[in-house]
Amino acid sequence: MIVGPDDNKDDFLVNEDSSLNKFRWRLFKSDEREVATITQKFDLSDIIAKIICARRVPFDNIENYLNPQIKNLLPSPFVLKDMDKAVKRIVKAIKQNETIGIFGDYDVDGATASSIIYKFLRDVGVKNVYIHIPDRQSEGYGLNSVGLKELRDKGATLVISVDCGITGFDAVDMANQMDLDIVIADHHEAEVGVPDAVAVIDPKRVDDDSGLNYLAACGVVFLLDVALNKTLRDTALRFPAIS
Ligand SMILES: [Mn+2]
Repeated sequence: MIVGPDDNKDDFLVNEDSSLNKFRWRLFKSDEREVATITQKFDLSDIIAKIICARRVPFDNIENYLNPQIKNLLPSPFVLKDMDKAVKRIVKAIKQNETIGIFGDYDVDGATASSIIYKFLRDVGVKNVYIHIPDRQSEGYGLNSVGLKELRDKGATLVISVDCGITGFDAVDMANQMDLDIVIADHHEAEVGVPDAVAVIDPKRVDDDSGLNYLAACGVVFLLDVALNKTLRDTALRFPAIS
């Protein structure tokens, strides 16, 4: 926005005297009629209406711009490769009261991602959910057979691997041998192939074209929650007896 003292000194807070760097600010010349319309329609002050004009916010989008809603800004979770498969398997586990394991990571992203999916599962009524965070010293990073076995021993038939798993080829093979299904929700660099899991969500998969490569694991897992929530809600509407 270009603001200046010359034309609107009276009704504007910023002028050359108050500018820290002594810049000369000049007010963007906006269409007075447009400003008046915005002022009235959205009950805004003159200066806010002028800023909206200067930012060239389309008229139809002003309401959204003033009151942004996450649902209007969030991409569809299903643009992520394998999101549909992950949701299908997790919904089945929820409905059949399976015990679910979460295999996380010891850093902030891994711990956050673990808690995001854990809380969601608990909130939709899953009674038995266990989190395994590998020990940085003794286990190191990534899916490992000891942790998976521990979750299996607690009764888990499904493990959601968050913030790790994309390169856990051997661990997933081992899980398959003990009839433990794995859903991976990761964000790390992927190789050309992916582990033989039920679903492998990772925006960095070479065959994922969601464009969401910037997401940390907690973002990927948040989208998984959104997809699960939507699917569970839609199912409940269709089969009210189950809800
Ligand atoms: Mn991590």
